[in-house]
Amino acid sequence: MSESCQLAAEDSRVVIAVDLDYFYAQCEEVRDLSIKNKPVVICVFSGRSEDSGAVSTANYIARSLGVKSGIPIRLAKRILREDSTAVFLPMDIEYYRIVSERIMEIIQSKGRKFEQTSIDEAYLDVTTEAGADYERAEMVGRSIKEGILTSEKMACSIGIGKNKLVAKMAVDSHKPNGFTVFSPGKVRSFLDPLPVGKLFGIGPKTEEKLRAMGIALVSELAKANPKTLSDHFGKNLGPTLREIANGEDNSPVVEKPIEQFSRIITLKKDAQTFDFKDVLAPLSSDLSEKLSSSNLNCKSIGIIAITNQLKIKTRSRTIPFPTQSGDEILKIASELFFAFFDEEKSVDGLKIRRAGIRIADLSPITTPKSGTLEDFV
Ligand code: DGT
Ligand code: CA
Ligand code: CA
Repeated sequence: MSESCQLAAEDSRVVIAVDLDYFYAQCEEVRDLSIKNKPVVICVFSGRSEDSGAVSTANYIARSLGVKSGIPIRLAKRILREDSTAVFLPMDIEYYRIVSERIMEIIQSKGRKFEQTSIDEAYLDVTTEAGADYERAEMVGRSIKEGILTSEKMACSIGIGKNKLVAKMAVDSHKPNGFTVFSPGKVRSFLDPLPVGKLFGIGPKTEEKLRAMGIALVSELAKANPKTLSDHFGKNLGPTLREIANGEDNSPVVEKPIEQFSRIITLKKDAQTFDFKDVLAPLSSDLSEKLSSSNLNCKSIGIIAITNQLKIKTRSRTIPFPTQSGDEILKIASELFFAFFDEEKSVDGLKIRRAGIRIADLSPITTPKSGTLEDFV
């Protein structure tokens, strides 16, 4: 294929990048609306002493005061010492995973080619749905944003571009609650004036090396002599740097099958046990419908119990034959909860606040060959 054909093919793709805003902290805000207007800091306590550990993330109120990912919890407490409303919460990754799964289902439902790249990030290649029409791609982007807001009360940022790299740069350029479209004609004017260090994939060391070569801006890197770049950075990285500066990226949106689905419910009040059928039947039938609409079976059924101390306990079982049946999911989840309460009954004061079911080990349903028994006799 000639180079011009390749470029034309590259420009004809449309990719949407979704990144959830201050994700862990926003999950906590959604769980407890009363903290929404306060600084919220999510902490990974190391356990060595009361406040040792690092900040995982913080909401934008806390960020505006100087708190950011990775700093020591003690430093964050010092920064916010004057603010008596500041909230410090332990990271509750299981809960964020469940919220993430539901949001990923929404994004995936908006297009055929979906790739999740982290707990709060995904790409959707909408070339088939939108062609190279950016207005149609924008409509898909808006419907993702609205879907996540309506169902999960959560804000996200969206970026749209001709490939994953450009979509990622678009989404990163406006946060939180951003919606940024870099149509092919806009890429250059956005990239050119940036310092090279702003490019996705260029770290401080590479930036320093480029600066030493007299390349400070993206516009300069985009036109840099390919041989000089290869001499300094090698045959792989050299050309890649130039491609990044030109907003070129051929990596496809790789469809990965979703690995698990979970449904979770908060009990009316914290309880030592609960009526399994009442609580678990709606979750089981919801999961069964999800399997059916995705044309999948599951082979692993598990339970999630979140205690009043916010500890997360799980159990799971692999079944001999893959299933889609809500009744079977309900039966096994009930057995697992029964065994769970039996095992944990000696734990003093144990109460359950939220109960859930997770199904995993998913496989596509292969339709049996058409034909009736008569065909074989
Ligand atoms: P954003 O996207 O800038 O609005 O804010 P986040 O918090 O969503 O940041 P992002 O997308 O880089 O990371 C997603 C989640 O990953 C974030 O909510 C918490 C976690 N995370 C990010 N950086 C760190 C870190 O340095 N340490 C730990 N433990 N977790 C992190
Ligand atoms: Ca994020
Ligand atoms: Ca992210």
